[in-house]
Amino acid sequence: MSKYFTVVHQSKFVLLHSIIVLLLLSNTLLSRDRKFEITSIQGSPNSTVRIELSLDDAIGAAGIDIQINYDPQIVKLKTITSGTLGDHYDLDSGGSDGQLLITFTSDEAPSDGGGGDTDTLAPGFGVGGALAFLDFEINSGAIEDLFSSLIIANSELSDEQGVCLNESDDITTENGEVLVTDANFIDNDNDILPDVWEQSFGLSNQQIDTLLDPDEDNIVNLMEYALGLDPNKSSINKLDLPQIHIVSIETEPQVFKDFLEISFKRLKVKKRITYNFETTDNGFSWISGTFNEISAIDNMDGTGTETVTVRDSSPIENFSNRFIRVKVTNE
Ligand SMILES: [Ca+2]
Ligand SMILES: [Ca+2]
Ligand SMILES: [Ca+2]
Repeated sequence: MSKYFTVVHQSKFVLLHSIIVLLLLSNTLLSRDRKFEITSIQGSPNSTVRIELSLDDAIGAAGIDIQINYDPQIVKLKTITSGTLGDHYDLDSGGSDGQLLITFTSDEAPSDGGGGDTDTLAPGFGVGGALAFLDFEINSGAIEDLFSSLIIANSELSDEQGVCLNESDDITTENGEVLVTDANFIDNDNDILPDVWEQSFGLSNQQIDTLLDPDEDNIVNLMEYALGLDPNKSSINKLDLPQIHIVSIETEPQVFKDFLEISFKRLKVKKRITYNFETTDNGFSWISGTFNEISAIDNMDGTGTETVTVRDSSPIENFSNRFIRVKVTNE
């Protein structure tokens, strides 16, 4: 009796297991993970910036409704252009200031090659891509460092029969923003080096270059930028590098003492970087030093730099050895 019971129990277990597998399988077939994304960008007042709205998986979606909220105090929507994915749909838009409604509709939803209308998709399209490009003008009165979030407040997808896909699919969103920045300090790859500086030297404003050293002079790009150097021209001769000299100063009547001075090129207008000075008397234990700025002379050479001379606050005679250096720190 006991043995018989055990057999029944096992077969029930097998049956239950099969049902679970079947449920999981059907769930996988019906549900898709989809992500809407808005890019972020920086721009200066009065300029126009372009952001991209994308969907990474549009398979089976014949209708897409999106609501994007933005701050009309900061930006004004100018135009909406279809992207590669958006070209597959008819685009319609409306809404009011600060609230944009975009609708994409198509008779036939993109398919992933199951005999559907894949020919209308561009080569290399995959299953998703750019739905639209939104051109925003940054208002003339927008204040630096303020930003407008670009929030996907609502997104709805429907299939060819008009059935809403939001409940069956896992839909996520990544919002963007437009950050207001002085034109000279727009830094879209956020590597401290401004776009204008990177572009003028053929560096990328899409990837981090801060610590690269293309001219192999052991001076990384951040330092090249801070010292007004050319990142593609080796400073190995050291003529354009900070110079150290000794000056004799009358510290009290008829008493002259020697002081170290350091002269270097510094950006006249700086943002997100600071210049500090360090000293050591043994060549390796550097500490913050106290220096007096003696002069700052505009180089007037189009590099936006001034040549600065600072003087050590303690005379050389106080130390057995004295070394000073300029330290550039990014914030
Ligand atoms: Ca940059
Ligand atoms: Ca860069
Ligand atoms: Ca270098």
